[in-house]
Amino acid sequence: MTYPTDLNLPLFERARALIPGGVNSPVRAFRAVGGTPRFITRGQGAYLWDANGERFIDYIGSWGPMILGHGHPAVLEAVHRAVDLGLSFGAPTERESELAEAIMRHLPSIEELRLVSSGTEAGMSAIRLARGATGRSKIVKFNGCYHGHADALLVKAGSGLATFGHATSAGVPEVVVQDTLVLEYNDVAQLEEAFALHGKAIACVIMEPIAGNMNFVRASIPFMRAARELCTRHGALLIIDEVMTGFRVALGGAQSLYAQAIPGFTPDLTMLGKVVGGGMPLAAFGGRRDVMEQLAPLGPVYQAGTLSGNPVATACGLATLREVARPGFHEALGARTRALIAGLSQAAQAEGVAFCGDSEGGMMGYFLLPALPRNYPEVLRSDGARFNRFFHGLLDRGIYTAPALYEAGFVSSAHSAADIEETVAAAREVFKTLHN
Ligand code: KE4
Repeated sequence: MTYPTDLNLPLFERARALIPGGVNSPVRAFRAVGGTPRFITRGQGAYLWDANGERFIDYIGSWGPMILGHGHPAVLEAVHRAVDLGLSFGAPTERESELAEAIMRHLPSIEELRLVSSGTEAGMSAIRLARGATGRSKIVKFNGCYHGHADALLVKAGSGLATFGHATSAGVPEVVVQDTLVLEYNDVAQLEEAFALHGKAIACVIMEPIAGNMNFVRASIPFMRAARELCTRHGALLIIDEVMTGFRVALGGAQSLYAQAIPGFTPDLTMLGKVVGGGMPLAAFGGRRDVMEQLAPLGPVYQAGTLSGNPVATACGLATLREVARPGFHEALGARTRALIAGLSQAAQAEGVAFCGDSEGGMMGYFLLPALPRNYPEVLRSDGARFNRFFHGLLDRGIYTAPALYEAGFVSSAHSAADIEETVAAAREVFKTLHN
């Protein structure tokens, strides 16, 4: 719906005079899809309201954290209680251990962990730890995967396998990324060749187990198995970035799903974020005790943070994990998310629009393509203009989805069957406008 006096416009104008692009994180600016970002005034359950008072069914969920929907009573009560006791102490609190125990209860690969304030911090710290623990400098990441904006990870593929990456951002000196090798996701042969060429110099392989930064691309079982086996054989560490998938796709994260298919599969380090903080600034990285104990103050790898383990954020994360750990939570959430993808697929088919989607737990993705992409170049085959028309068609009908082709979507436990039906009905109307 468009309003004659769209109150988002003056808010955006004001913000753009104060904050680069008017936003505190680039994807929020709608640059990829065009139009004016909605300035959100409040969230409740599966819904957001913007400055015009318009209600949206929210499939971004703050880019993943809001798995319970907005304003879950148990979470708000825990946060209010914590706030009344103090906002930050810069000293250890019992609740940090409680949260660590709750995380380890569900991710047994984590023997020790450290809490930080963002997924970027988790990734930056995990890379430094891997390099410090192995005494090696080279790292392997994959085209299309995003692990936060630490310099060493803002890298695109080099011209050839043997050449190392080039920075994707200004301000990142080439010397910083010369040790970062960027390979194609799901390409086992490339990974094997990289280790054959550089095996003894590789500190770690870092990957998203389900790449939500390519919208939704799963690591194949052979690819994940090869990553694990090659790291083990060459003494490199396997870092699984579960910032998006942790507690979102399954209670044990994506790693628990791969462990079902690959006997004994376990990462050396795991990154967590988003859901683990329940919407507050909290993330974590953890894994093998012998590796984690290389961290200061025990070992030579420095890592720190004023607000790490913040008492309000840990209260929010703990209350969130308590709810997602309830029996049947992920089964019900997965069924609801699958119903959404199935409904969208049926609607697209009925209107003769190429569409495919996939989901795991409360994480989903879809493409205006005939078949699911297996890597970034295949994702790039998407027609961005048609995607943008689909995005705006949904937004005009009160459906709030990711304003970028390469972003995953999220369903919360607050989304009802009626919300899914309303979303599918809106999508069908938009598909009618997308005829090739
Ligand atoms: P943060 O620093 O944004 O907390 O986390 C970085 C990060 C690390 N790893 C994965 C797999 C991630 O998806 C992210 C952050 N995700 C983006 C959306 N794709 C956050 C949204 C934004 O950048 O505003």
